[in-house]
Amino acid sequence: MAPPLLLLLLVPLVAATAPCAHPAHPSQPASCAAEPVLAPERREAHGGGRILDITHYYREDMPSWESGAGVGQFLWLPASMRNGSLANNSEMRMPTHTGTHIDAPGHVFQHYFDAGFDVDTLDLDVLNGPALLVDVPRDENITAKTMESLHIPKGVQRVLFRTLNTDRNLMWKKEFDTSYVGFMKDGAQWLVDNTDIKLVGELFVRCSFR
Ligand SMILES: *[C@@H]1O[C@H](CO)[C@@H](O)[C@H](O)[C@H]1NC(C)=O
Ligand SMILES: *[C@@H]1O[C@H](CO)[C@@H](O)[C@H](O)[C@H]1NC(C)=O
Ligand SMILES: CC(=O)N[C@H]1CO[C@H](CO)[C@@H](O)[C@@H]1O
Repeated sequence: MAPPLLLLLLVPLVAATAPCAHPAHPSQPASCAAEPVLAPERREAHGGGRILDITHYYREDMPSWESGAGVGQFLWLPASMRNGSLANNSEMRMPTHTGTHIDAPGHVFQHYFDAGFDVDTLDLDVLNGPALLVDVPRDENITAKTMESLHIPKGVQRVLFRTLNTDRNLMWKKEFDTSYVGFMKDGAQWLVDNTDIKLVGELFVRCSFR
């Protein structure tokens, strides 16, 4: 009997602590509709704020690596109930390096690729857990000097960096922009040598998590 009660109690809590509706989703339904409308709820905060969904909404005009045309159509509905099928069944096709994703070890190292290091070989203990959100200076790429200036405490294992890429809305631009900021080699080396960080990511969401 206890779990359902707990769930009911969590609902207002989530609403109170969620800093904003899912910002990466364009079709966020307006809240407090007068009449009950069948509309999906897309939340950013789950588990009472313990889990935050920062995935970027997949759109046809989101950037695709070194392409000026964006991702293009990536979703089809070959079977639809409206046309008499038993169920709606979609098909999806797009590069794996699209939108919110993780790079496999084999992505940039041929010997890892040859040895079969795909995303399936990543450690879920590393991929899940508390993460530190760090705003980096907007006027530089992430170098050893940048990393040193951030003073990320020892023991922190997961860091999400928020960069100039967010300010420039790069995820909302169809044309791939080669001037994006990222880690420079010496910044990555400094991270390996001087911190306990095992996972880095980039946060493209503007709102602040409390
Ligand atoms: C349903 O069938 C019509 C006619 O064949 C077609 O034009 C339409 O694209 C189909 N819709 C879906 C969602 O499959
Ligand atoms: C970061 O590096 C990229 C690629 O070298 C460059 O185009 C961009 O101007 C740099 N950005 C900043 C803020 O220094
Ligand atoms: C949930 C879902 O995908 N529903 C789709 C079922 O198929 C119709 C078309 O026949 C779509 O309009 C719905 O979006």
